[in-house]
Amino acid sequence: MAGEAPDTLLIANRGEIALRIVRACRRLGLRAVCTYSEADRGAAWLDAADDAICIGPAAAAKSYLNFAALLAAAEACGASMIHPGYGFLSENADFAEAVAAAGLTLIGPSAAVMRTMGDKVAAKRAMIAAGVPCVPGSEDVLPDDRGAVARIAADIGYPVILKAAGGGGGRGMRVVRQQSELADAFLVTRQEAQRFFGNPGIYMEKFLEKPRHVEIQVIADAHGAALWLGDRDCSLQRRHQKLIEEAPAPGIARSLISEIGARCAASCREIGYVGVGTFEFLFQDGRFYFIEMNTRIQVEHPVTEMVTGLDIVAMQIDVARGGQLPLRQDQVRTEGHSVECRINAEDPRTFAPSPGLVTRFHVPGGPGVRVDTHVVVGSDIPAHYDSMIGKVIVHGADRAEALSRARAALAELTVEGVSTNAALHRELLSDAAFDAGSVTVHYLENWLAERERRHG
Ligand code: MV4
Repeated sequence: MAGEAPDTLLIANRGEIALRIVRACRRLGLRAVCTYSEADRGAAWLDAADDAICIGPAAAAKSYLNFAALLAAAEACGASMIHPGYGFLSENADFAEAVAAAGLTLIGPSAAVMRTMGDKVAAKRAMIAAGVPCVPGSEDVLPDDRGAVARIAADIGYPVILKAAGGGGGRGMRVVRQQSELADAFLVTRQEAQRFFGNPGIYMEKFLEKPRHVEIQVIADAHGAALWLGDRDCSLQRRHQKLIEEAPAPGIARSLISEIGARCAASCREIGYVGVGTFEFLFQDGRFYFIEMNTRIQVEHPVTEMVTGLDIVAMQIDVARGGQLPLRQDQVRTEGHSVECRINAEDPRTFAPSPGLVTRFHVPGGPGVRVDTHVVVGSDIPAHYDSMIGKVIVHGADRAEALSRARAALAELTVEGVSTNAALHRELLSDAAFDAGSVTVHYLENWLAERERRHG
């Protein structure tokens, strides 16, 4: 209807993803309202929004994680939707419940689905039921009985890994190589599970020694349609922080990826999943093993956008509002190859965050180059939050062209005032093993240790 006010979406996040969500709102004709903490007052990305509301002090617990402040901001600006981005409250089922109870739409799956996927044992059970291949392991949380746990381990075969049911992303895990280590590892992991996640439940899996991290992007609407949008390789990580991601995963038969992707999409239909999601797999010796599902938009979503040509964030908002997916699986086409380099403000040797004022900032451009960043000259990088200041994303006709464009883009990037990991990216993009494709999740840490040994 002419003259009708557009719907308002509140962004419960900051930095590059807040800006990315504003851009999706523009495409959809939505009014975008940013929230910001006192540390982010006056930040450049807030200018891109239609409005901006302060939600509290710098400490995230009092601002970006503050349910009451966010819901009050939504009320104040007349928002009907809240987008949590990634990190912060993006996978918090209690927040999803509070948003729904306030009569608002969370851009994300239901609180119930979030809760299931947050419980890694429940998530695996759902995937086994849906025919998604999982790492062999205990079907339930481990019993309190030592003998029973030892029998489960012997059954799976050493080495095994203990993981917190409430964990994910790498915290609260312990590898056990022989039975003599099991009892101690069990106790310590259970204590950590309680301490970190408030849930003492732990489960056991066969430990895979040299896996790659390969994930499948999915999106599902509320009308029973679900698509998989291709795969990503995110094996290059340090301490569970991804550094470089790419799509598609190199060197894996496309027929195998299609089979796994189709199972992921089918499992979304089966469990009534609505929203974007990522199925995280370990890939080793030609096989996929599901480990966990992320129910948020991910940092690395742009590599999938680059190869599919889709606006995944706009689609995410649309399906959360009840919209129908605008294409069928046979219309999802991937073309070429995409690589993303995460640029962090950090000390290149110690990896300690390097907060401060950005005094010079030049971003690369040209054909096949995309930069997602909220930073401008004069930006203050606060010490309170994640150190990522942007992402350089490239596309090429094939992997070699994408890597060549990534090298050119990283050569052009200038950041002064804060230290960054740009030099590390330049080294890795020219590393022979990385260039050959298919390095394992341990490659980067071994590479850094080796470099340290050589140069001290
Ligand atoms: C594993 C594994 C080997 N075997 N599970 C670490 C983060 C969490 N998402 C799962 N993780 C792992 N689970 C089994 N059964 C090795 C890892 C792992 C890892 C996985 C993905 C990316 C980087 C990693 C670095 C170290 C260990």
